[in-house]
Amino acid sequence: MTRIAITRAVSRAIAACELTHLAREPIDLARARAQHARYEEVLRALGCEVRALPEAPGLPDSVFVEDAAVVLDEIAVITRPGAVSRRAETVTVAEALAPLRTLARITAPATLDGGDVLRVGRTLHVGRSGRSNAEGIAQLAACVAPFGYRVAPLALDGCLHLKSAVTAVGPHTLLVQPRWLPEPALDPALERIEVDPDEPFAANALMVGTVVVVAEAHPRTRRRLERRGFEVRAVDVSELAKAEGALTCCSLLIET
Ligand code: CIR
Repeated sequence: MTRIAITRAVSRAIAACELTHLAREPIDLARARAQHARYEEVLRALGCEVRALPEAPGLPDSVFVEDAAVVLDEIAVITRPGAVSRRAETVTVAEALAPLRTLARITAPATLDGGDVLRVGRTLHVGRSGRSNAEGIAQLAACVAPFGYRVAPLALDGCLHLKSAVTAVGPHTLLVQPRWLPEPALDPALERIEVDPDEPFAANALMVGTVVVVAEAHPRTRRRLERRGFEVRAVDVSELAKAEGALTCCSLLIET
């Protein structure tokens, strides 16, 4: 099995990124790029073949490739991002995915961001957020139904994407920020690890095989994961966090 990670260089325009829940702060481009390069190095060290798309100078949020597609074993669904400024990002992500998967597409008036889609087994949990609408969720469900995936929508409040509130850190384990997850949400049979209350943005962790990649800014949540037996790597993504991005947002992982 080869694990390919599609990434994209940080845009020189990142200072003009979309922001929903954060106040705008200056972003140090050189530092953001160095952190992103380190993120890619960690992916390589974990066995990924990193395919980095060239910088898109006119697309401020284009480093966050996760939002442009939902990649499953059988198909890749190219999204129609909820933010108008992000729609053009999908063109080059689709080109990169075309040799690897059959493509399907979300079309207007539907909107869907990949950050709202959390796969757990054959279930896709999808956040109805400011970015993903009911039509987007319905189109996704139609694309994946032939492959036996169930789509389970849930309304979100207080955070940008579903994966700001919850990510999978193992086949049966979720890392959750309970403040942003409606109760009851997701499968109660799944084991849950809550983020440390002092680290509200820590629920977005990236699972690469059996290793969990977390942000350096969240050492307490890291310790919670380690105490539960997870192998964890930490990466500094503080500049990307100012653009409201985290760990899963910066890659699309594809097994071939
Ligand atoms: C946005 O608001 O779209 C970007 N500034 C951040 C996107 C982060 N993506 C993600 O969490 N999947």
